[in-house]
Amino acid sequence: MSTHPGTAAGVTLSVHLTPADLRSALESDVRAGLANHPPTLPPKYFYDAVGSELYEEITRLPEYYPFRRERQILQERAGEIASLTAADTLVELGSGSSEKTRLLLDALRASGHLTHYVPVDVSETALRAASEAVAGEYPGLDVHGVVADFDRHLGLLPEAGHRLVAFLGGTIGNLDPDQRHSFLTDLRSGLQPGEFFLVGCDLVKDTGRLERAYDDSAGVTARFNRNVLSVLNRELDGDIDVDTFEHVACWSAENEWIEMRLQTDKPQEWHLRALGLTTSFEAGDHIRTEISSKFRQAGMEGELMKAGYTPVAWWTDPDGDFAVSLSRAE
Ligand code: SAH
Ligand code: AVI
Repeated sequence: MSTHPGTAAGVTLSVHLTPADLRSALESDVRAGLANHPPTLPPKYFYDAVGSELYEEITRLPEYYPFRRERQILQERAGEIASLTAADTLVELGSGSSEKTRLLLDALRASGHLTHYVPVDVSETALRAASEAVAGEYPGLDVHGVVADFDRHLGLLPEAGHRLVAFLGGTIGNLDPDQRHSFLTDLRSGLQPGEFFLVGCDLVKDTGRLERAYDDSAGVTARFNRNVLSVLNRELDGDIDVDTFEHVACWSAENEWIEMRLQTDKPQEWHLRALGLTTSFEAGDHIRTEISSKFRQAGMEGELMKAGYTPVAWWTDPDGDFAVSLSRAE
């Protein structure tokens, strides 16, 4: 791990995941994922500089309601969150551009407690830009950016202060149920009793709206999805013909998640020379690139309780599309 002051006043950056670490994790994850039936790729590899920009574009699409709904809830509830938690330190997992976070930072600052902001993300470019922007907007706030993987590095988060850990955007839905349980228990074991966890959850709703949110008419989500193949080409010396893979988003009623896939309509073979790996596809085969689970209150609060948290509040937008859940570590 290296820690160094960033370029802007008030910013420190800790790097638990260097580009070399990320590359070696990519190698083992790709080997393991492509051996599955059907093959899978973990969603964390979407977010190189191009993918992080494409995600930002997704948040502005008319079909992609989660970002706006969660922002609406935070606009309404940030003051309550600040007074219920009295947190002086906001830790944010998968912080990306930290855009909605400003609502929490404003409310925590107004409550008079806020001293530290700790954004955590696997994407160093997004993290650096967001940390510097926040430090510029909040003079006196200590911004400690952490480049880390929340699947592996939760034990390395800074311990100081009375913390509120936020996990926004519905990113918890990109973990499958077993991964969620490990994530929640790992996070819980690093928290002190009385510290708080705030999580944004997209909710089960009409299938048509869900599928359109993940297959927009402008094709931005399709570009985001295919970008993971460009990452493999660049990082693993691949020869994947990216545009021959069709973007598919479908609802799994059994699992209550949206599944994003990349599907080929013809037989083909690709080579990842850095891994010495050849992968063959028949016409109609697909790779699963992401799940995005949709929740119900009882299910999410049950998972939180099982992992050692006590639910404190559950807020939704007026249409009941999205929820923000606050719980306390016991
Ligand atoms: N919280 C923001 C961004 C959500 S996009 C919002 O609500 O809009 C998901 C973010 O999580 C991206 O910035 C991505 O780089 C980050 N991310 C994905 N997997 C991660 C992992 N395993 N560890 C850390 N960050 C991760
Ligand atoms: C980051 N995560 C919550 C997004 C989601 O909705 O699952 C990623 C995304 N995938 C396609 N569009 C957006």
